[in-house]
Amino acid sequence: MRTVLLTGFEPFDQDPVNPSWEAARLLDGCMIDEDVMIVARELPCAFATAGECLVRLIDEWRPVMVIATGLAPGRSEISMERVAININDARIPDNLGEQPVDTAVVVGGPAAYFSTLPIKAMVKAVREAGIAASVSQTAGTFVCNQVFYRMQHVLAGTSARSGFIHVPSEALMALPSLVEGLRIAVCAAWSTSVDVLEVGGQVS
Ligand code: PCA
Repeated sequence: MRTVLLTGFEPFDQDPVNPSWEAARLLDGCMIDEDVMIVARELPCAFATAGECLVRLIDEWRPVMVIATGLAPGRSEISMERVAININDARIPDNLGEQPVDTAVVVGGPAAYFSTLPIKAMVKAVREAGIAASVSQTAGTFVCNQVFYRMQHVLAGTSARSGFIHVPSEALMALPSLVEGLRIAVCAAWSTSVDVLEVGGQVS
């Protein structure tokens, strides 16, 4: 059995729940192909531990694909992140009270990594199911971007594709739609080897 590792985050910044984990955990064990199963796990929302936890999970499961998800409060669409940048700049403290400002995720690492997922095909598939989705040009500079960058860094040069999806709050997207949207995004990522050419950009 091959696995797709799907992660969500624990709650942060006084929110009682984090829909990224609420949705991901409902997809744990879901088959997306004959011998490909989703393994869902929760990550801590802390700079010191989130990346380590993800790297351990990758070592443990040797997944064929990794998709990390997190909450982007205020966004109303499921957003496929295009790029992870090598900077931590936390507007708020993380769950361990740490608030790094202008530090590197990986000292000496490249400025950025692109997602290796077919983000346009994923957006298209989710939209075709009537669920709001878009490409996002920034995953921010908090714990989600840090995990996204670490993941791209450890998987660079391997055959495992990986990327990050930000999800809306439950006030802006009901959980069943989010779960279905994520499931479709994972399936599209798995079944698409060459991304489609569709406009996903923004003017500033
Ligand atoms: N969202 C935060 C961190 C954890 C989460 O779910 C972020 O976007 O960085």
